[in-house]
Amino acid sequence: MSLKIGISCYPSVGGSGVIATELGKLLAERGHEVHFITSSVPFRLDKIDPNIFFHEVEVNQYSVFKHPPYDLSLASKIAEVARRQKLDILHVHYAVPHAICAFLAKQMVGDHLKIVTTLHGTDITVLGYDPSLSEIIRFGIEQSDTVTAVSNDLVRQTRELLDVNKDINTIYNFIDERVYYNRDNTDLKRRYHIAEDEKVIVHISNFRPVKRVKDVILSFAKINEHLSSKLLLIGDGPELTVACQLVKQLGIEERVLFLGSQKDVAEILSISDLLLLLSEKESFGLVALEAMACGVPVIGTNIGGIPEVIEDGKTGYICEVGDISTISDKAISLLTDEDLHKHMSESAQKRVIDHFSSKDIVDQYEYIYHSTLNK
Ligand code: GMT
Repeated sequence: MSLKIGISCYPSVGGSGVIATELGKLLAERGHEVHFITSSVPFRLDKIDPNIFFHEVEVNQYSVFKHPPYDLSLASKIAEVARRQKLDILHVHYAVPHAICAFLAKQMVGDHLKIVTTLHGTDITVLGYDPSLSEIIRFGIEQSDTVTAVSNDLVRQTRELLDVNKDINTIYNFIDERVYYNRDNTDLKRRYHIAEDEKVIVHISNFRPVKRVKDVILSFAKINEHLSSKLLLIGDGPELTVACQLVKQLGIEERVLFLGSQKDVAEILSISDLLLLLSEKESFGLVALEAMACGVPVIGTNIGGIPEVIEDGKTGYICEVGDISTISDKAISLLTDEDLHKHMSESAQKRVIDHFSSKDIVDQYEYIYHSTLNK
């Protein structure tokens, strides 16, 4: 049975927006009617599909308010769209404010509108520690008809931190296999002036302090002492200036390419030999999955959901946060052993197909929608 599904998420660059948008696109391909209710067009919403609709939440600045009332505008837009389009389900990404806005909309529209909330991490692992917000996060979770989280670790943390008494289903993130696959990209490597025998290490993030980009640079500097390599830094954010300064201080400017935000990440991953994801908080690490799908092994940290994505010693390595010396040693041994690298690259691609395929994950969300409607 095809459904009418409303989706609210943060539309800007970020894993949660990517997952919400890719999910919406795949649901539309399966015949569901998908209504994105967001403050701007989600950046991955790049295709025309008769089953996809976009409803813009207008956030106006009034002189009487110090801050524009985004939450209220969203709640009222959700209610309006839900009524007009007769939505069955509202799938919101992030407990605050989206689950709360969905709750308000449901109060306005009626109980038949069901709410599925997906927790992505920062809402719990950062905001959950804020006493001024923890109660409302708990409320948003408890008032949702169904709650999912992107890793088992996030389920555990949500329970521990917020003391919620509700079933939370783990539904892992996924990638679109038609976009993330390994292609021969020797020409691109040449165009970046990277020699054929140079190893390419890549890091992609929003350069927030939790991503520990300094650790990436310090690890790379050690790797580069042993083998000729280049570091590609993709993304933008608050730590970018610090990263530039550290690169200069270490005298490795020639070796590090700051590429800024990029759209075609799969193209760049296809010229990469290793991805470093050395965060201190990461509920899943979608970028690790994207890299693995392109045949790039990943070294990640032993936190959050990362060990659920990377299989230590098989599809990459898991190291302790800040352990630069082990991280660089593992990277050097992997990058200097061609057979091991080939084996890990193949295992990484296989792991994505076996555990994180878009088909399986979208099946799981569809199942959740139907069971929520039958509650
Ligand atoms: O990592 C971020 O800073 C962005 C954040 C987001 O809102 O997109 O990412 C969170 O959701 C992603 C998609 O589920 C996860 O892959 C990231 O691990 C998670 N980030 C954190 O937990 C820090």
